[in-house]
Amino acid sequence: MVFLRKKKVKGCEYLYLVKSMWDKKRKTSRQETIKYLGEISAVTRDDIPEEYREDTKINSFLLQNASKDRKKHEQLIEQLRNKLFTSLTDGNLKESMNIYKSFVSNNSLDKFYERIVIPVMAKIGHLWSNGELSIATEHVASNIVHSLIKVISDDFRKSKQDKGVVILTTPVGEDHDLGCDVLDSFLISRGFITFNLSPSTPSESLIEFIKTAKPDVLFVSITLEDNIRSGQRLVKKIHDKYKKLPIFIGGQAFSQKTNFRFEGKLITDTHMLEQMPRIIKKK
Ligand code: B12
Repeated sequence: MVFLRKKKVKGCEYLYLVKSMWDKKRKTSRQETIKYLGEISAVTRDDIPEEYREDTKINSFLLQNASKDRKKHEQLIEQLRNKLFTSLTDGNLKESMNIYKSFVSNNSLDKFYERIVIPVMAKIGHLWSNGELSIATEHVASNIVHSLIKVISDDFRKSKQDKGVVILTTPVGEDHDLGCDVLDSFLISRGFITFNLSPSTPSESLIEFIKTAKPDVLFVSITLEDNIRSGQRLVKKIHDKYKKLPIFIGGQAFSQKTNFRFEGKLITDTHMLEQMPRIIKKK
């Protein structure tokens, strides 16, 4: 059974998604936090992992708590998205950094990526595919996002923690590498050592690299459905060589269909950054 739990810290209420399980040995129920959801006024349905989103209890809790504060928060999010859209398409890295700084002064990094950056990139892609934004502007925006993520990551890289080693890549043919950049950046912020080999790493090079880097996990990001086969081949080759290495596969390629077989674990929830350290730990 899952439920939402409130915790009050210094006058602010925070929300956690919690699972209650029966501990046979101790003959009592045990509770495990599935995900920290953030400040209560800012939590939306999108923050709930996909598998629990239809839970009636959770939905009614969110409805009951749909306060004025949340509406205000949503308006603010919309404003920041518009600002970031303008700064990216204008090629303005400094302003993009300012938006990042103002957002994370009250929010977490995963929320910045999931609630601001990714929706803005989706809007850019949508306008571009409708012919309302030139390919040149789309390229400018992707390059500025790339630089923004790099600055953020470099800042976190300074802290020398070692929660595990992660390699990230995309299969041959896949040029979309901002997904890996975001995952990379978030994992660095949580104390992981990462090697971002994206985009398009040939399997032979990856096999060689794994030998020296000795990762705890491998992440494969796929954006285009056309690249799923190439991804399956890559994962098979790595798995054949390193049977014990956990491989996670995800990305936009799985937003419509999810029934693909991989010799690794396919993760299709798109709002999952916060859960990643836990997923890696569980392996
Ligand atoms: C930027 C961009 C580009 C840039 C890429 C630059 C770069 N360095 O990455 C460039 C200009 C190169 C490009 C090229 C193309 N693109 Co493009 N592109 C985009 C755009 C606008 C943004 C993508 C992005 O970076 N999003 C932000 C990242 C951070 O989000 P994300 O990848 O989803 O990653 C998150 C999650 O998915 C998840 N995740 C990702 N990987 C993994 C892995 C694991 C293990 C896990 C657990 C989670 C996970 O975590 C991430 C963080 O939360 C999208 C629009 C959109 N809807 O997103 C189109 C889009 C993806 N592109 C599209 C197309 C068609 C193309 C081209 C074919 C265009 C062309 N005719 O040349 C080429 C293909 C190039 C190739 N061979 O790969 C289409 C795809 C349509 C489809 N469904 O097939 C889109 C959707 C645009 C559209 N609306 O039509 N593109």
